[in-house]
Amino acid sequence: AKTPMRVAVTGAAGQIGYSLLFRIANGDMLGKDQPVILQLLEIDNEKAQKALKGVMMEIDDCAFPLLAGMTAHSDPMTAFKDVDVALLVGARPRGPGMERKDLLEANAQIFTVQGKALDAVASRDVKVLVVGNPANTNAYIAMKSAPNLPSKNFTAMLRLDHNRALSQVAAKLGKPVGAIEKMAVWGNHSPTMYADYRFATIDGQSVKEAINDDAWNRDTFLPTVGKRGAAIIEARGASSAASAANAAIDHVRDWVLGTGGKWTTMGIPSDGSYGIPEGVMFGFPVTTQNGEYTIVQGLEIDEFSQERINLTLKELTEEREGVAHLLA
Ligand code: NAX
Repeated sequence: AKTPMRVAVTGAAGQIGYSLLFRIANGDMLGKDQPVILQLLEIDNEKAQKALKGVMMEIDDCAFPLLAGMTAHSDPMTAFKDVDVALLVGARPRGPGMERKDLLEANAQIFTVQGKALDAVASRDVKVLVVGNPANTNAYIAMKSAPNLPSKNFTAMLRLDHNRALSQVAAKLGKPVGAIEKMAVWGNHSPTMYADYRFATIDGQSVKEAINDDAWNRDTFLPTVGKRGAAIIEARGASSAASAANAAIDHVRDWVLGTGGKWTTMGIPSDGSYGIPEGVMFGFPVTTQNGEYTIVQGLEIDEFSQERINLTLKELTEEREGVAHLLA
């Protein structure tokens, strides 16, 4: 039997945690033959820790054959000990009257502490996925706070945007999502992200040619994908949780197990590709193999795409400048 992999999940008693943990323990993320140990982190608060205990009771009651252990933590230094995968889901939500700047700073503090803890105690090969918003900037902060770990181990979740883009295109063309390949999403996980179907194919044919409607792309598709999170809050009375958990599972599974040559989207530290300054945590089209991702190279960036990429990059640059003083 395989050695169990240690998976840390933060914000484990939250909404996304409630959809995520059961699927990890069920083998959806790391494979149906891969035992897992869950190391769950919640804030050091009686209510949160008690809620976490409740979730763990339910996980126990699933009697997952692959679950080789499970622990509850309030300290990242113990939660992240020897972890192979860290899903950083917990974050500070925007409270009433809280400015964007306050939100960035509150989260910068959380992700500095967690980055340092990963640096100190996680496996040297740990794969980190940041889900908690602002995801790209939080991932950037964690990466910068972990100088002894390779930067490439830190990623941000753009996969929900990617999956939303797939589902919108499939619906538009009346075909299953599984028929689509080569979707890409560039930039920040925010309404400024640029979902780009110019290279996508559906049953091997060009999606752009099949849709053949630039106005639909600009006025319907991009706003729909960009504002999907808000639309779900409006409809459901709560933010996306199961779809976010599903995207996290997809992201890590593809990173660990490979895409077999197919494209996906990950928020990763730029290597300078496509003119994105090195280190910026940016959504790129990637392929993955043997636990490593590679940016899809050589894609033509037309004028419209460049404008969109510049916009989302500008937002990320501003977020980064907003927290720069905390990283000094
Ligand atoms: P919830 O508020 O339901 O749960 C968050 C949990 O994190 C809470 O239980 C809280 O106690 C815990 N927490 C807060 N700070 C923590 C810390 N420092 N250490 C450990 N635990 C901590 O939020 P939920 O709906 O689960 O969303 C979690 C995060 O995901 C939010 O920041 C949200 O904005 C973000 N999202 C990101 C998405 C993405 O695509 N990147 C999409 C979905 C989601 O909106």
